[in-house]
Amino acid sequence: MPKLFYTPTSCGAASFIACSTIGLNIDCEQVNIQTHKTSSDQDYYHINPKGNVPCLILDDGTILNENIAVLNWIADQVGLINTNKLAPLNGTQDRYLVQNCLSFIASELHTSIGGLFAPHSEEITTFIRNKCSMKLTYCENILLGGGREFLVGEKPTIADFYLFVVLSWCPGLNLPLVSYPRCQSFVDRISHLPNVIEAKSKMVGNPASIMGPSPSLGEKISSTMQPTVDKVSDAMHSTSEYTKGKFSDLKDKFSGPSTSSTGTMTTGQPTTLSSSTTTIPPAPEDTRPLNERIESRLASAQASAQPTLDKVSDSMKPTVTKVESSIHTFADSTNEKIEDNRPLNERIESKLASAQASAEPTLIKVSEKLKPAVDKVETTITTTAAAANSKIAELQAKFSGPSKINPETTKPFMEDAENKRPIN
Ligand SMILES: N[C@@H](CCC(=O)N[C@@H](CS)C(=O)NCC(=O)O)C(=O)O
Repeated sequence: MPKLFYTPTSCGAASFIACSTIGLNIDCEQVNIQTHKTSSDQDYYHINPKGNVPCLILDDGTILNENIAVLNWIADQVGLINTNKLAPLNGTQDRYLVQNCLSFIASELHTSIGGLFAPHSEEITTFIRNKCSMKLTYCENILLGGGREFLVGEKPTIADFYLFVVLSWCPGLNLPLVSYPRCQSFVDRISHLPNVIEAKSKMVGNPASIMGPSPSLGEKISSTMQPTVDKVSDAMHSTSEYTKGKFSDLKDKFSGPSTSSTGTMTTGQPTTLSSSTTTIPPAPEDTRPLNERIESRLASAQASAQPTLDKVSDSMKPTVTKVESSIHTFADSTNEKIEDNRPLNERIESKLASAQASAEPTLIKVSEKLKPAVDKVETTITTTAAAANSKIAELQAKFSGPSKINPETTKPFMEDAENKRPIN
């Protein structure tokens, strides 16, 4: 089966729209035109030595990798499939007009507007912008002049799909179409055609063939939201693991015998107070009180950090739960709708496709809305981790190294012990 290589926003999308419009079920695969890798991670230059999209590989291995050739090939398959024409018949005057438009779009409009995707000096950018203005003015006044809805005839053709894609790049390249109202309303008109809405929605799912199964809206929402949910839960998990690890390191460090070098105060070994053999009872000099003190300081540091960690985790819970439940609700309701409507006719299918397309901006909005919350949580987590670290460092500094116990403070006890010494 022939295979189309394309991307959903580049000129290659016009070929996908054309195939989808006539129900031409060829294989297809998306390409990253920055890395030149296909979505199945193949080196795209091995498939298309020119590295561009669109590229159509025919059954005998022939490569078509120019928009005009690919679009014409697709249009000419139409007679074999159904009567939804993508171009007037070959040999008619209208067909030559379609070719005329295609050539203008490819060699003049696409190359001018496409030039703005690359960084240039101010001088060159100004030159390209002036060129774009001239080409857009020609589109506005001549190609779309005279109240024309489509470039040639009364129906959209392959030339309309190509023009639509190229004009759609303008706002993102700081070439607002407000100065070209016919171009703007042309983009609006084409983008609302049910076949275009359907094709765009299919491209989101990166299907393996043009007419292959498209993912449900629920699946699309899940795949859009999943990275955010994963990111939040990973950040929470690793912070909690890191803090736990630090506390347990410190506990291990201080719960064994002390390494302080002040002899009897920390080792618990008998101290000889005089030349006599009297042994001081170890209780006051025992390591236990010191360890207990350390343990209790550690426990209180842990306890004081815990509410903050809990707070972070609690404040995230509603967001995560809300996102998860809306993903499920959307998934359930959309799957039901799609299942219910599947046996129904084309009209219902196109309505569903337009519902899917109109939900997409909301999805993007939801994900943008969530971003500050996610960023906030990440900052809180970082601050908490930093605070915990500084507490830990403080404790380490306090309790490592030579004992800070002042021998003066033990003097009364020593004297007391001396007094109680049996008299020989
Ligand atoms: N001469 C080709 C140019 C197609 C073209 O510029 N495609 C762009 C996307 S809109 C592309 O694939 N650029 C990436 C590359 O060439 O590596 C045609 O008219 O079809």
